Amino acid sequence: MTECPIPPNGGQKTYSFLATQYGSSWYHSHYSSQYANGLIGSVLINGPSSLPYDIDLGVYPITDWYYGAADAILSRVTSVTNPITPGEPGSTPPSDNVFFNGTNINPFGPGGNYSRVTLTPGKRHRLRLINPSVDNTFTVSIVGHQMTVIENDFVPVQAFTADSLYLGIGQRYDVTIDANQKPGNYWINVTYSGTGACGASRNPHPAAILTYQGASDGLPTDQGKAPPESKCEDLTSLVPIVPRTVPSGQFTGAVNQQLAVSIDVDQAASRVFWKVNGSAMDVVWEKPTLQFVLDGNSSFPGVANVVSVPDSSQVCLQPDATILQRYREEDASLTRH
Ligand SMILES: [Cu+2]
Repeated sequence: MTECPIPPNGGQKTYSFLATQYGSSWYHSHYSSQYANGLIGSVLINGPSSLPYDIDLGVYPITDWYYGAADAILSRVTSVTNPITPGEPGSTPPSDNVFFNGTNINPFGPGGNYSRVTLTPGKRHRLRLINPSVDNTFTVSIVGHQMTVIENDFVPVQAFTADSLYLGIGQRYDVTIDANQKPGNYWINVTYSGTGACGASRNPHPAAILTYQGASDGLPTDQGKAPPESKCEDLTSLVPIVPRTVPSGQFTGAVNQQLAVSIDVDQAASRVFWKVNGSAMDVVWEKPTLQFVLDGNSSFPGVANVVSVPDSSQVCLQPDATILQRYREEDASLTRH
């Protein structure tokens, strides 16, 4: 959001970055609501795991999907006179469908296919759940199977088993699944909070199929039972395998500086503004923030929301060879797949 958009018709940009964390993630277009049109992708960075497993099934994005174009839907969401729900400016539509790894059946007629995740009997599999939705947060559960969480948002955690997991937008849970049940087909269910506060779908039963190698290609028969109400709440009980603390003794600058952040609902404009230092970030595409830096200009427009951090208040961990070596030793103490 601080640099020029990538132009259409063959424009490109290569991002180079040092992979200092590992696990599962995703990337998306940040041009207005464009990512809702599907301009997203998954990221997988290999590293040690807190639990051994046999097979990595890879990334598994589960996302809301809308049949209208994103900009057309957004113009309704931000419309005072023609909102999605009559009389409720700012209201959002339920998703038309939920895609599992990019696919699903059409819940309203013929067409489409269920996503199938294939297990090898007797083996332990790693599946990397990602919620890259625009507006839906939901609970994932698998009929007849527990999930063992081993990583959350790039942080390997002490393994724990769960019957269901609630995923906020952007969130990732890496889980292992043991293929220890009767070979066959099992529903992977997505369900929504009954509060209605964290999204909804017009697909009454968003689901994919967990299938055992060699099983029939029919549909599962057991619908399973609804998981507990999520109340749209994250887990707070996760414990990282390798705690990493910023060495606060290295700061020489003041550590008591305040940064004002707020969420303002502007009823008249039918919009929500996330404000930092009293202003919502509003980058001018023709002259984004990095252009000011390139021009050697150190004063920025207020809406660029630049927060300057003096050198004396910065701690740079990555290039420090001793810290990198410590990470390597800690990582080596984790189990390698
Ligand atoms: Cu983003």
